Amino acid sequence: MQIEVLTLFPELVEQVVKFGIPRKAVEAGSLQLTTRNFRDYSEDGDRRVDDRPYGGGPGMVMEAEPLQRAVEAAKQALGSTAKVVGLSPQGEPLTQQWVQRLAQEPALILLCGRYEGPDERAMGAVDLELSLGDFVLSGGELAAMTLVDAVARWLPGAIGHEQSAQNDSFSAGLLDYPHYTRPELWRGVPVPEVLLSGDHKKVARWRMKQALGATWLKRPDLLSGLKLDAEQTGLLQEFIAESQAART
Ligand code: 9D3
Repeated sequence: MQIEVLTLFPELVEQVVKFGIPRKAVEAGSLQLTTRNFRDYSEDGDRRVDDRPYGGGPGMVMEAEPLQRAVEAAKQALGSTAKVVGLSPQGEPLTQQWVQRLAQEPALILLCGRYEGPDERAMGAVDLELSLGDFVLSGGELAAMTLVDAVARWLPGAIGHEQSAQNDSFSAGLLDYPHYTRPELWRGVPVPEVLLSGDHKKVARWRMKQALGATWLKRPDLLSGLKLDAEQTGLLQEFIAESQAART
């Protein structure tokens, strides 16, 4: 998959493929990341791309023309069918469902805003707006890097431990179960016995129960969106009963 990020800070965005899974995806040839600087499409000599807002008020607005020209150049490079995704506080919340949908696209153009955001008239070039959530960033770059990282995990050759992506989907919609490694006894705290039993079915059941329990405790909103099967319902009932027994 080809991703081109349009930004005022290309060097910041390029860091995302220097480490970890996104780097592996690039090395495997399944991800190509390029950047394009809006300033290269400025209309005046001093590379300015912002101006004061009509109607007054604080801050600056990104001019429509450099933005539109940068998108057009990106489409020349990636093909006219490339999906244009704007990162903005007005976007739909980014979810794993969006990540997996976007990972299937052959080409993405990611638009990063700075200042107060783009001139509204340039928004016609955008197919989809995504947000990381209801908090204020100083620009779209960290959101674009987040999206590149999340998408890279789903590209062929990216994940060292191949089970990880499968594991992610196995537990889709649930929080993770707790993890343990050596030593068996750490500062007087033992590893749960079941994990030493070698009984893979028992381990899987315990992990599912812990994942359901953690989700029930910390993110009940996630549980209400899921359809648990009969075994999961039983495991969660056990977890709840045990946590209530432990409180008395
Ligand atoms: C403080 C300025 N705000 C006035 C009410 C508006 C505003 C403009 C530009 C707020 C943030 C930004 C820059 N943010 C992004 O480009 C951004 C973002 C975010 O701020 N939060 C969550 N997800 C994203 S994706 C892009």
